[in-house]
Amino acid sequence: MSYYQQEMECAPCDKMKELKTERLVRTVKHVYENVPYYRKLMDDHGVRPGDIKSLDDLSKLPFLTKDDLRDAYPYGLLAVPLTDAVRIQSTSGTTGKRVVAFYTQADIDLWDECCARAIVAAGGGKDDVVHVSYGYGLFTGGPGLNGGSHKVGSLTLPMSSGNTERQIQFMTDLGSTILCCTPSYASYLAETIIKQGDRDKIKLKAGIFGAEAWSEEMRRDLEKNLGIKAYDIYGLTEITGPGVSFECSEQTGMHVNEDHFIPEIIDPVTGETLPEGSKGELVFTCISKTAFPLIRYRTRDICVLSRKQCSCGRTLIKMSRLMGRTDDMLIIRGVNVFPSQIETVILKCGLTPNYQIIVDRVNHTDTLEVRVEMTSEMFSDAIKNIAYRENELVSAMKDMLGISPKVKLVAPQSITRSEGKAVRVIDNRKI
Ligand code: DLL
Repeated sequence: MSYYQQEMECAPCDKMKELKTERLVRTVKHVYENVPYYRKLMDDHGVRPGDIKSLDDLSKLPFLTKDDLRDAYPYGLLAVPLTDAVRIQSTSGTTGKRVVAFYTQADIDLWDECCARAIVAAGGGKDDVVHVSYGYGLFTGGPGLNGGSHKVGSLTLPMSSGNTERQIQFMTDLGSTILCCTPSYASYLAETIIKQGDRDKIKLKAGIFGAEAWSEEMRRDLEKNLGIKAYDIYGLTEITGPGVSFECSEQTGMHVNEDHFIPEIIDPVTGETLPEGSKGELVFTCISKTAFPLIRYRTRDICVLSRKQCSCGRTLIKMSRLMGRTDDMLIIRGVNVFPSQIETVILKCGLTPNYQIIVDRVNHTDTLEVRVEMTSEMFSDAIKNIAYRENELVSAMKDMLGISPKVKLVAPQSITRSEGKAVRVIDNRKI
C-alpha cells in the first residue's frame, strides 16, 4: 500500500478500539469543558465526561440534530477560541438557517487526509491528474477533494462546477485521470463528451462521485460511458465534508474513517442503537477534530454497517450505499417511496438518469408523476412507441414501489441538467 496513513486503515481491531476509546474520552471532555451548549445538554441528560470510559458508553450520550445546529448558529457549538479557527464551510441546504462548520488547521489536515485515502483507494497517486468539478466555496466538495489531491501529490485541477465545455477542454488537453464531481454532473459531462465526439480523447480511469444519492445502475452507466471505474464517496458538512467514508476497489460499500468518526446505526423512531447489519439512521461522533467535533450527530441518512472482511485489506468498517434519507422518503398514499428506487427502474429500462419526480395532492389524494427524458433514438421513433414505453415504466415502477405513478416521457434535453446536486423531487404538497 502506497500511502502513509494506510497503517490505521488496516489496523487490527484491538488497536483501532484502543485509539477510538482514547479519542472519544478526550473529545467528550473537550466539548464538556469548552462548549456551554454541550455542557447543558449532557447535564440535562444526567451524563458527565467521567461516565464515558469505553466505546460501549457512547450510547449514554445525548444525540445532536440539525435543529441543535440551527439553535446554536453561528458560534454556539464552536469548541475552540475563534482565533484558533481558520475556515468555515456551510451546508448546501436551501431551507432554514444555514449550518456552518468550523475548522482549525489541524482539522483541515485530517480532512485532507480522509480525502487522500479516498483518492488512493480509487487508484490515485503522484502521476495522476485529479480533475475536481465539485463546487468550491462554502460547499465542502471542492475544497475537500482539492486538499486530498494535494496530500496525495497528484496534479490538481481546481475546476469547480459549471462551464462544461471548458471542463472537457481541460480534461482532454491536460489528460485528467480522476474525475471528482456529483454523479449527476458526471452523467451530464459524459453525455456532452459523447455528443462532441471526444470519447477517445479523454484519459479518465476513475471517478470519485458523491454528495447525492445514486444507484448501482447509474454506476454502470457512468463506467461504460466514461470508460472508468466509479467510486462512491460520502460525507456531510457537519462532520467534515467528503471523505467521512470512501469506496475501495471492491466497490461494495464505503469504508468509514473510523479512527476519526465513529458510526452507529439507530432506529430513527426510538433512537435505540441497532446491531451491526441492521438498516437504520446513521449517527456520527467526531473523535479527532477540535473546532467542531459533533457528538452523536443524527445524519438522517439511512444505511447498513458491516465489518465483513474486505478484499482490499482495509479493516475500517463499511457502510452500504445510502438507501435514502429519513427526510427524503416520500410518503405517497401511505406508501414509502425513495427517489433512488425510481432511478433504479428508469435505468434498468434503458433510459438516462434525467428525470424529475412531481408529487401533488389533488382532492385530498396524493399523486405521483415521474417525468423521464427520452433518448434521441426513442424521440425519432413512432409516437405509438412512446405510449408503450410509458406503460412499461409504469408497470416496472409499480413492481418496485407498490403503487402506480403517472409516467410522462419528455423530449431529450428538456430536463435541466445539474452542475452540483441534482434537484429530483418537486413536492407541491409542502407548499
Ligand atoms: O455533500 C459532502 C460531500 C461532497 C460528499 C462531495 C461527497 C462528495 P452536504 O452538502 O452537507 O455535504 O450534504 C450531505 O449529502 O447527509 C447525504 O444525504 C448526501 N450525500 C453525501 N454523499 C453521498 C453519497 C456533502 N455518496 C448530505 N451518496 C448527506 C448519497 C450522499 N448521498
